[in-house]
Amino acid sequence: MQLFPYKKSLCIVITFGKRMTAFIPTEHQHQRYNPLTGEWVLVCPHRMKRPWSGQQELPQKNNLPEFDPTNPLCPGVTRGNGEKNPVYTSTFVFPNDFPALLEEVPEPPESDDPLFKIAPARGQCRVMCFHPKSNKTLPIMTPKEIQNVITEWINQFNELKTKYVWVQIFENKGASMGCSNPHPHCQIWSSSFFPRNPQIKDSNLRQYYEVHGRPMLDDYVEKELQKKERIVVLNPDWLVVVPYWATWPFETMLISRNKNKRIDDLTKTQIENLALTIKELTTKYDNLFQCSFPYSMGWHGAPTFDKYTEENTKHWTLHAIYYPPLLRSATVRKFMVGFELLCQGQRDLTAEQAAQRLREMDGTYHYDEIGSKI
Ligand code: H2U
Repeated sequence: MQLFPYKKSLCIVITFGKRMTAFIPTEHQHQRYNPLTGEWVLVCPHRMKRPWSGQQELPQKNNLPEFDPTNPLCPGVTRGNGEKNPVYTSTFVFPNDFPALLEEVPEPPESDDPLFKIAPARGQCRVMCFHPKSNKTLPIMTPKEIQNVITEWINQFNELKTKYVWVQIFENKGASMGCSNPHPHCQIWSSSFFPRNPQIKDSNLRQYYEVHGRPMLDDYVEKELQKKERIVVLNPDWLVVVPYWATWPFETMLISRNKNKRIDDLTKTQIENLALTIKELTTKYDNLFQCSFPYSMGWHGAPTFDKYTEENTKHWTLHAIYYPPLLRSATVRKFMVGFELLCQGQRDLTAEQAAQRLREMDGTYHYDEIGSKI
């Protein structure tokens, strides 16, 4: 029980004979609210002090050959379905030979039982190779090559948006994030249904807009620019921050500063600056633990149902989210198990500490290109 009112100058609160220091975010556990998901995350920075004798990952090294005649994603190689890839020289998109979603499938029978709900799901899955060479990754590709990737993302989005309510472009990088093939690539899944996470985000963004009259993430960008505590990369068109509410240790959000609603809105200059932003962020990521930094990333923008009405887009701001699993080093990852799985997300260092470490990393020279080794 507090006997005396909190005195800021002393930074000390006296409670029944106990002296309790004032709140220090890098020392004391607390919870932070994610307004996009409506979930709280537990922040426990003091947990970084604990010893680790658990699982060690194999550091992701980039010692692949440029071309592997047995890799079905390489130019000129025959894929799992017997089709031969063209000898592509830039990006290359093909329908996933093992798609999770198909366009033509029998619909399930309707059910009015609230405990056994079922719904139809249709869609298309595509694979997009970023580069003809297997030993390339985004941080070591040229800005022009990354621009080609972005332009192809836009082409794909433009085609699929006319048919599906949600087009999810995502990259799983590294075996520890479920990537099944080391050739640089991403996937594009488009669905007849609005998936859960973007649906929740859409609803929270809409509610914020109704109360404040502005898109939530436009306001968030303004506030992060003022606070300057979580910025990782900044240029006239894009801001990368470790979000205040980040759950994964080095999670980042790459947000449009131009009120873009979807990836198909981007101008030529915004694409050029996006390529530079992706290169800088992923170079910093690789330099952090001197490894090919694993992550799962993806783009979120306004959904594409009911065509492109103001009603469906006004509350949105285009952004990408990067979820990297590594915590302490190239070999020690964060596990979202136990409390995280059963109760709520928990992180071990503050968003500001993670942002500072990434900000201090070189974003221009890649460790592998200047000769340093793991
Ligand atoms: P991931 O690395 O994120 O798993 O993506 C690779 C995709 O490539 C995967 O979904 C597809 C897999 O189904 N693939 C083909 O479509 N054809 C092949 O011959 C090999 C892999």
